[in-house]
Amino acid sequence: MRNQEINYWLHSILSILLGPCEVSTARKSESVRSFERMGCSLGSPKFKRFRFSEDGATAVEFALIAPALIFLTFAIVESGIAFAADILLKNATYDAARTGRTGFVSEDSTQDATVKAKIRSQAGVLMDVDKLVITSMSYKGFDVLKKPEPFTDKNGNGVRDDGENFTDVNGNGAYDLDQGANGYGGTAQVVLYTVTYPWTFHTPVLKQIVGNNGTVELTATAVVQNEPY
Ligand SMILES: [Ca+2]
Ligand SMILES: [Ca+2]
Repeated sequence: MRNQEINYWLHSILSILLGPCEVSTARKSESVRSFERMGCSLGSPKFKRFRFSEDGATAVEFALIAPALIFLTFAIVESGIAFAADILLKNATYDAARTGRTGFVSEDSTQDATVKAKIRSQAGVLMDVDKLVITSMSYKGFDVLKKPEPFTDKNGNGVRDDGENFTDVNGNGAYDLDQGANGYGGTAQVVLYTVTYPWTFHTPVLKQIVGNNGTVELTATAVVQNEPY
């Protein structure tokens, strides 16, 4: 390509970038004249308005941050639902404990079924009731709540060793570090209700923060003393 043609090409490119130009009448090849006409066209005031317009800047910026905004919105909404589920589970457990302390039993049912049905009916609004784990342990008083069964510490090491006598408070034939007995206890006994639920987050960012594949254990407890029923 001759130097003259190279100059025309450069001139046309600069016309596109910097503004309008004129189509030279000088002798040159048809390809150069064609490109020069295009350059002048693109350098027209109409195209300049397009080149320097900022009308689409907001849309481009939004497209860049939209994914982060969407994830953040999902994370906030999902956290709110989990928080609501936690409160719901605590309220359900407390209501069930209040029912349990009266000894109330639904018609053609048992106390165990009555208490669990109470929890499931409330928690089921946000949770899969099949995943609820409901336990209750009874104690003779508040002072022995979750305390180990008493034993005779013959060697004085502070722990119960094999062969050392103990009082089988819960009557299961074994020594336990928690002397509570499964069930709902009897009159005036203290009962600890515990309900857990594996809550799973689905928003990717939250799953990473929470760990354990996005699953956390929601736990609700309630302690009541049975009425004389
Ligand atoms: Ca000992
Ligand atoms: Ca025992």
